[in-house]
Amino acid sequence: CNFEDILLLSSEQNFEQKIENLRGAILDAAYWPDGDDRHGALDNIIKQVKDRGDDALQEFGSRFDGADLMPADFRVTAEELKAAHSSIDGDLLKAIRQSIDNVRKYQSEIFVGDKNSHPGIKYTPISRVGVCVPGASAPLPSTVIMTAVPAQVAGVKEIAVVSPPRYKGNIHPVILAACHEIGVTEVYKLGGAHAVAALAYGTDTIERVYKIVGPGSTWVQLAKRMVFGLRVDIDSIAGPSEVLVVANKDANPDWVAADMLSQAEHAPGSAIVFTDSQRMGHAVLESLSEQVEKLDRSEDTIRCLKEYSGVAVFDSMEQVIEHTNDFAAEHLQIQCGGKSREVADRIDNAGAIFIGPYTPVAVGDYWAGPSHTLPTGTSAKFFSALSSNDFVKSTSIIEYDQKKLAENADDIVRLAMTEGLDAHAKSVKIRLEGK
Ligand code: HSO
Ligand code: ZN
Repeated sequence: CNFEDILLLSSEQNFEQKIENLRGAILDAAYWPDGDDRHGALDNIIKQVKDRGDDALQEFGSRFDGADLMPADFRVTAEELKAAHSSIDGDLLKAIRQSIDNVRKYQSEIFVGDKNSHPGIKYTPISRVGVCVPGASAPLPSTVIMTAVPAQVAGVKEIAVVSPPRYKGNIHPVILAACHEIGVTEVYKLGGAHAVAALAYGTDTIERVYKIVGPGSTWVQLAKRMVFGLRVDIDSIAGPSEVLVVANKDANPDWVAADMLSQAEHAPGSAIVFTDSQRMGHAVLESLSEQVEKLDRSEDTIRCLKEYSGVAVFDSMEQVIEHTNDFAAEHLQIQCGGKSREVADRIDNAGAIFIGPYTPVAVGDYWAGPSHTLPTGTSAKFFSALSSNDFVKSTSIIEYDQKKLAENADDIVRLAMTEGLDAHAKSVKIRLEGK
């Protein structure tokens, strides 16, 4: 398999446009164009769940997940959770435990919601949160860890996990085992847009939540966007996974290629390299060809490399940095030898930055502590990595005494009268009359 086609050189015509197209390609594939019938279908799913509750869930579960479940069976039982936990390999369980510990430690250290930094603000955890865990293309137990543990660290009391029963009519046992290990007891065999609607509106079997987080298909993400607002908060709208590797001449091309492959295998996934070295660009492409054939998911990975990926050679590192900030990648890897940290310091827009040759994205996906739920599709310009701080809300606290109110009354009254709101003004004056 030859990947020369995905090489973009700054000397080429329309280089800038091609870079722009690279970013657009995967988004166009992931999100439906205006007027697409699926928008109507999504509206309908949400409306049906809102109006008909469990009946609609039952119907959609059977239609989309092939699961013929009665509402009483949506919830995974305590016995099922325990059995799944006992069934998994001991070494795997150890790895899951260590990953949970790492995430808990990092998320606690970065948590600001328990620091009484100012008497004028009080932080409280969101009381009830819903977590979407994908189960269709690949069961992702790591997603349970990367979403539920930050919520627990923040003090969220109730966490409801939804995941489609796509593994022999049930949720994959490793996902259930991870839930059990973390102490999540509320797990539902429901996925897709209908599960999001159930979390937002509640049914007889599922109590509504106040925030919905987690990755999933376009259906799940757009459903989150639709229910977001007065009833419920969401995290970012997670599109297909992407990596941008910034590499200079000091990078190891085989490692850069391996990093591209590990993202492309998410299928859909996008893997991009920005470099100032043409020789590095060619070496990475050559290595891709060699490595891709040996992968379990080589076919899908090749497709993602050809359709959504690219290796772009710029004239200078300055240009690389400028475009990297504009790209606002979900995962940004910096493999620039001794200059890696310096380059990282100049990046403002990225979901997560992986610095140096020994920090592949997999370290973040499974292990280091930051959540792997990250903003995609350039939304790192305004969205953040999911963290424990996303599961608290703040309340402003204001307290004046008589003296302070008297000192400030005239100005407050003046502002109120300017707005023509004399009841506001009187609510101040009534307290000071005769004083
Ligand atoms: N790279 C994905 C997360 C993931 N990778 C889960 C493996 N398992 C999105 O950040
Ligand atoms: Zn990954």
